[in-house]
Amino acid sequence: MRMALSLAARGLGNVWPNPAVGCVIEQEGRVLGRGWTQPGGRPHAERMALDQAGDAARGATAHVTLEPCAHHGKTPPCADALKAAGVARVNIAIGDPDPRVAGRGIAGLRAAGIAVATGIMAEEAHRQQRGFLTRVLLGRPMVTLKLASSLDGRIATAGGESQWITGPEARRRVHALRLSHDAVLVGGGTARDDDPLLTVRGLGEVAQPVRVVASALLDLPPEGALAASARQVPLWLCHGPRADKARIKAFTDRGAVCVAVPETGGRLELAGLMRALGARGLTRVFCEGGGQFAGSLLRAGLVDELHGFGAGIAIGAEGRPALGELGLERLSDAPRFRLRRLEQVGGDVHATWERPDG
Ligand code: AOF
Ligand code: ZN
Repeated sequence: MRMALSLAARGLGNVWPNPAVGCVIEQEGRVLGRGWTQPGGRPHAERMALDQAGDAARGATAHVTLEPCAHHGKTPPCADALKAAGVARVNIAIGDPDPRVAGRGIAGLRAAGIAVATGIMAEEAHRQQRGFLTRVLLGRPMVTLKLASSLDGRIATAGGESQWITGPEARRRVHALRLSHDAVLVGGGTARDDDPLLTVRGLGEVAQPVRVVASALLDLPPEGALAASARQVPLWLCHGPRADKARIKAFTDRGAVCVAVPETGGRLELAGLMRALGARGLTRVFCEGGGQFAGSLLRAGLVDELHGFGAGIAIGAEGRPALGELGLERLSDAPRFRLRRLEQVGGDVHATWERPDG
């Protein structure tokens, strides 16, 4: 199962709306087939592993990170494929909550006389598939927030200088994190001030994540670099009901997709924004600021995982803070995360935090 989980990780960020699943066909410790969900979500992991194993799958054990599917989608059900291949045993990490599957995969295998065990490395699988699970169960993608800051939590000097706070190793790590997500999301302020490309760079030829900008008024220049690349890398602009129609058209003409999202109190309703992204199939969204937008996400309780990059530099109170106001009255109301991993990356610190109730 450990091997199946590490195969599954290859699919993270490039299989949405599907889950990234891994499958290993094994007999007496010999690996006969390895599979993982392929780019775009198909073929499924089991199909790939079974094709590799061929006739040797008869009597073998399949280790799968998610309950095999039971529905006739664009491909026949994996549970049927496992039966047809004659596997004797299927070890499953976690069940598939997709209503088309939801226990039917396991029941079908058992009805065919196959020995099924569940809950193997379930915690790891749950964490890995959090994006898919969140989309199916809550109707929104999993939200990861990145904060890269100085020792004193600043992301730029008062003048806005921010390029070299963390080092090249940390920046490379951020690009790898972008790549393991379906989309990269920033607030309108960042898109306007920095006109960032939001693409993955320095990691070879890769399938780029969707770029998403949240801007209530869509007050960004359609002539910028971001929009200029919309035909090469998908660009979704989430705007509110007051956004200028001509501006929407100018962006759409350049190849961007404009997504209408409800507003509350003159700002985009972030839960509604996330539901819109979930409805479009996104399972894992990586948010990269700015501070106002990151603060709003935290306030709305929408951050599932947080990556903090800390540099050994002090900027002072006049610098720009990593987070906007949270409007807290008591410390007990503060969003709190649980530390999952702590690493040194070049000269910086990379801390991975997760919400404690996840
Ligand atoms: C598996 N193995 O590798 C994956 C599964 O649109 P379809 O037909 O590809 O079906 C998508 C659904 O299949 C998805 O919602 C989830 O329930 C399951 N994904 N299942 O057995 C896989 N990716
Ligand atoms: Zn399947």
